[in-house]
Amino acid sequence: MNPQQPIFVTEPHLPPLEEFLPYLEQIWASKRITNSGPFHEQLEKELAAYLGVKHLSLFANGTLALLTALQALRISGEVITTPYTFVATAHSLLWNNIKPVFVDVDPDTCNLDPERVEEAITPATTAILPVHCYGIPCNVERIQQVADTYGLKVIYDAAHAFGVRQRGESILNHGDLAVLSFHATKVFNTFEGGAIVCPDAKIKQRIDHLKNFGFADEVTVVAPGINGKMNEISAAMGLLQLRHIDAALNTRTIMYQRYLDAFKDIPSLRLQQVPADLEWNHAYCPLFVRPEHPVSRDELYERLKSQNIHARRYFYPLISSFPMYRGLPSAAGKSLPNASALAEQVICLPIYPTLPIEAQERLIGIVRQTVK
Ligand code: T4K
Repeated sequence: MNPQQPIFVTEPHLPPLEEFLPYLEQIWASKRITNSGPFHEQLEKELAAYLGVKHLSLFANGTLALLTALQALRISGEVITTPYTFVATAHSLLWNNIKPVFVDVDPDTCNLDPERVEEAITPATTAILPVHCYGIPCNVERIQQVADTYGLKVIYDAAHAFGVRQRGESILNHGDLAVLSFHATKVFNTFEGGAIVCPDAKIKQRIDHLKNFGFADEVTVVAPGINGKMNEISAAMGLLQLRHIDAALNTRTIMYQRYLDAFKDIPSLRLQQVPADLEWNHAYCPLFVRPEHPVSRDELYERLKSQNIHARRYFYPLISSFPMYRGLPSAAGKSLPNASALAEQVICLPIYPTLPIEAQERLIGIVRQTVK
């Protein structure tokens, strides 16, 4: 492989173009391009079956799905969430006029620490919005226990958690709702896209109304809905992706194992360990550069960049440090020590099915050089 060619943190998974063309021909022939067309309906069914969930409503992107999930459950007041995630998680709260309350994360999983959640609950708290960061499951049992004790709803931002199973069951079945992203950079992409996973048909119907301006039928508007619909070209892409997803997930597993093997003798570098009961999707490859490592995270980031390898610091800076959040009491001072440490240490290494093995080995070599 040409070392001049840039390597990015990810590359969209694109099946062979000739396999996509028949879908396009069908769309052109039918002239049905959006508003719950046949591919949209088929993808909802096939995805629910593949993921092992009861119901699912497709969206134009994950952010609109998050916004709508909060509307569907009529969430208001304060919502407890994590600062260690992509900014869309917290933005979805502000767009709904909800106050985010940031709570620190568990340093091993990078996910909301349920023990700290309890301390942050006030009379204004209505829900918890945890994130399965990098696709690693939250402590779903404990979060549910806390939610049940205080009568709170739970909406999982499962943008990273496509296909993740724990003890044989989909992680998406936890909480009141779970939200997926099918963005270009995700394990499973529909160019742009997303979905809300929901446990019953009634709530799916409400979500379906909300994503279509609130229309219940041609003349009835039941809610101030939005336009969140997935179009037919994206839905067709999803159907085609499903034919390739198992192979893509297998390749990711092999690549992640290669990273694990390469750095296992360097205690100042940490990768996520995968428990035996977890079928992880290896959506990301976060490498944590501990303070005692001879080279800092930022120096490693720059060294890789100088070799045309564009790793990313997901998730740095913390959301709580952005101007629209930093005035919140929960964002203050040293209240988020674990999240702050992770944000300073993390670098996400490239991982995607078409990453050539030579590129991965070159990258491993550059990282290993930092201990010499
Ligand atoms: N919740 C969580 C926890 C999320 O992580 C996200 C999205 C959301 C909610 C919201 O879901 P969506 O509304 O996006 O469906 C990227 C993605 O844009 C974003 O979807 C994702 N999280 C976030 C973690 O990463 P950037 O700003 O890092 O993207 P960008 O454009 O720098 O892309 C990264 C690399 O990927 C590029 O350097 C090259 C490669 N790439 C990217 C695109 C878009 C391609 O090769 N082709 C492409 O088309 O945010």
